[in-house]
Parts: sequence; structure tokens; C-alpha cells
Amino acid sequence: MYSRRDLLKNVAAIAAGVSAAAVSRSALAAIPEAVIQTSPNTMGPLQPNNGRDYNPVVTLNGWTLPWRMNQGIKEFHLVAEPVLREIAPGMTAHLWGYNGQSPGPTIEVVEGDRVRIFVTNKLPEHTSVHWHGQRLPNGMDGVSGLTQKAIAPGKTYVYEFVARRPGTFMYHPHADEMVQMAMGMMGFWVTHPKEPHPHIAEVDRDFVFLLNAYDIDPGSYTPKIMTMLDFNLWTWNSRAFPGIDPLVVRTNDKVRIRVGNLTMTNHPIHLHGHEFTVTGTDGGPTPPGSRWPEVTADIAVGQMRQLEFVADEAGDWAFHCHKSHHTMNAMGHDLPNMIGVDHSGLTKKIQTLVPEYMVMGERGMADMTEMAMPLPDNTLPMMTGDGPFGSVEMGGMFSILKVRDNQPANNYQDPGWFEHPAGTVASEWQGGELAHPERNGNSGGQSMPLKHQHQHNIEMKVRKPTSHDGH
Ligand SMILES: [Cu+2]
Repeated sequence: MYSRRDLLKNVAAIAAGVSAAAVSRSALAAIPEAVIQTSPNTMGPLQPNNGRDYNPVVTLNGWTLPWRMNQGIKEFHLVAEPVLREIAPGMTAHLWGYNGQSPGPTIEVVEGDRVRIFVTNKLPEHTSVHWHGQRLPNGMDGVSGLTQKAIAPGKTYVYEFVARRPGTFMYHPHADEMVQMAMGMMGFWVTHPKEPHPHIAEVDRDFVFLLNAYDIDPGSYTPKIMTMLDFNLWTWNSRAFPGIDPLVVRTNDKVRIRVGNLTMTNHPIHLHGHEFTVTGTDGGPTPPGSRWPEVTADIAVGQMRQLEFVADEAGDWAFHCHKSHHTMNAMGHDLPNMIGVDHSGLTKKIQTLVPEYMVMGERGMADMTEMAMPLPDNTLPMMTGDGPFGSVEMGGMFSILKVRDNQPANNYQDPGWFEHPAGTVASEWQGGELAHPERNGNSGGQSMPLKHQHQHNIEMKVRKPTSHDGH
């Protein structure tokens, strides 16, 4: 979680980067200065200070890349490079990304903008950048070998095109793709409409993040790049719960959440306490007549979805992938189901030989969160997160939508835990002894007695083989 001071400092740092690039030595240089950001904190929205105006997005645990205007062209500078990314406090990964981070910075432009992007390759192998979902000249599509030469290490390439349609996009390499995406190379792109659009709502809060996944053995730092499906860290913008910042909004705000999936499996993204509609995909805004209410949107591989709703229920609402193993951090998967098996005698005997020995899962896995289990360096507990009522028992793709009546507009500071009105929290029954449960089929119990007692004599009919005549 970030403090307000951090947020201001970081916004100021970005602003300083912009003005330095705009007015000093770089103003005369051929290539705009690359702005680097290494903090994993959620940066405040980057308000446009030139070009067409728009309402900027907020990148969860990320930031927006500043640009410079050069004779009417918006110029950005992306640097593909190895980065250190804190996945959550206690674990840092050696990834590849852009401008100091994985994912790279969000790029925000306006429909009709002519955009020029310089891409410098500081990786040990060649790369390219594909602008997923964009209308552009074929030679700007970034498919190495097919539409351009790969960008060799140390080289800088230039992409230039007009952002022709408004919407939600992403960028990623189209060179040694499996390795480079498994290492974290990706970023978000938003093209805002140049004028009010009938299918694009104006919203109060506009969040963006990418779904990504890594396979990093506990105690190690670098993802295994040959993993195809069995990843062990399920992340949003290369962060795992409890490292994912909350989405902070004010009661009755119109909220848009844009999500892109660059993992190798689908993610049913589920919001508690509200219904949303899918208002757009990477193909553009959906016509309003095609929308229906949902509380879970499945986001397939390579897809993007825009979820929109009015946040009219104050509280701390869970927001997560509905695949339960995607809300867990790295673990061994090959465990037998131990529920109901009593190891108490056995454990003590083994502990005289192996003092740290413990049994997992004899009452479910929740005990795991409370065990002070020794972990190797640089790994995360499988299920964790201290909530106001105890452990949240989550990891991975999990965050919290925090809806508050008094959250100031444009303020993303974590307001702390929700203060529940009296009498609105589930609590322990204090009404005395519980009635002994009646088995259905005896009397039916006191609340729903059976009308009649039936006794059926069930007759078994056995079909015997037909005669063997003819053999
Ligand atoms: Cu998932």
C-alpha cells in the first residue's frame, strides 16, 4: 500500500521528467528522453498538459508514460530491458519489461493522434513490439520476420501511426514470444475518444491492469520460461495479493475497469456486491443493446474487457479471479487430500526426529495461513493477507474494491478498512443451545415435518441374459 506522500512524490517525479524532457536538452534531441519508474506503487492519473484533453486512467500498481509533442506528433520512448519487480512485499522477481518495470508503462493517447514510439532494445536478445488491436499500416504491426526486422540488442526502432479508433489495447513483443511474455514483457494502451462517443461512457474512475502469470520456484528469482500451463504465481500487473493495491472509489462513482489477459489460460473475473456490464472489448465499445448484467466476466487468452458499474454499495468488496488456485501463491500441487485424517499422534513422533515437520491439510488448508512455517527466502505465503477479522486466506489474483462515502474525488489513497454500520456484520449465534438435528426420513424435523410416511418395497428387476439358443 502506498502513502499519500509517496503518491505525490511519484507524480511529481513523473511531472519533473516531462518538463525536463519538454524544455531542456532533450527538446532539441532527436529522441525523447526515456522516463524510468521503478516503484511498484499505484501512481495517480497523469493529467494531460498538452494535446487534446481527456480523463486519464489509473494503472493498478503501475504508471502512465509521459510524452512530448514534436510538431504535432506525440512522441514516446519505450526501453525494453531487464527489471526487478517486487511481486509482493517479501518477494522480488528478475523479469524483463519496459522503462524500469513489468508491465511497462501505460500509453494514453486520443483518437486521431499521430503517435511516434521509439523502442530501444536493452535486452540480451532481439525483440519487437506488437500494438495489439490497433488499426495501423501493416509494417507498423510489430511482427518480427513478417512485417519488420527484429530489433537487435542495442538498436532503437521507430513506430509511427495514427490512433484511429478509441478503445482498450495492449502491447507486447512478437519475437521469441513465449519467452518474452513469460518474462513479463507487456503493457497497456488506452485511446480516448476525441469527442463524446455514444457507446463510451464518461466515468469517474477508470482503472487498467493486465493479467499475467509466472512460474518461479520458491526461493528463486527468475521465471521458468519453458512452462506452458502450470504457472505458480497468478498476478495482476506482475503483483500478487497482498501486493495488489485496492481499487479505491467514492460511493456512486461510475467506475470502469479495463482488463487484458496475457496469461496462457482464461480468468473469470468476479466482483462482489455489484453488477457490471461489459462495455467494450479489444475490438471496440460494445453496442448498448448487446450488454447484459454480470458479476463474473470470463476473460480468455489474448482478450480485453471493459467492466462498468456504479459503485453504490459502500464497503470492502472482494474482486478476484474465480479460479480458486489463481487466488493462491506458489505451492506444491501434488498434495493428497488429508481432510478427516488425524495425524496428531504421528506428528509428535516424527517431530522428535524432524523438529520442523508438520502435516498439511487435515482440517482443510486454512491452517496453513496461521502456521509460522519457515519459508525459503524470496517467496510468498500460499494464502495470506491480514483483514480486520483475521486472515483473508488469499493470494494471487485478488484485490479489494473499496467504496467509501467520503472518498474525495480523484483521490486514490487507501482509506483503511470499512467501518460497518452496527448490526450489519455476520456474527456468532448467541441464542443458546442448538436443537438436535432431526434426520430427514424419521419425522422430517420440527420445521418441515413430512406429510406422510412412505414405506416402499423396492422390487429389484434383473434382466437376465436371453437364451443361448443358437450357440
Ligand atoms: Cu484466474
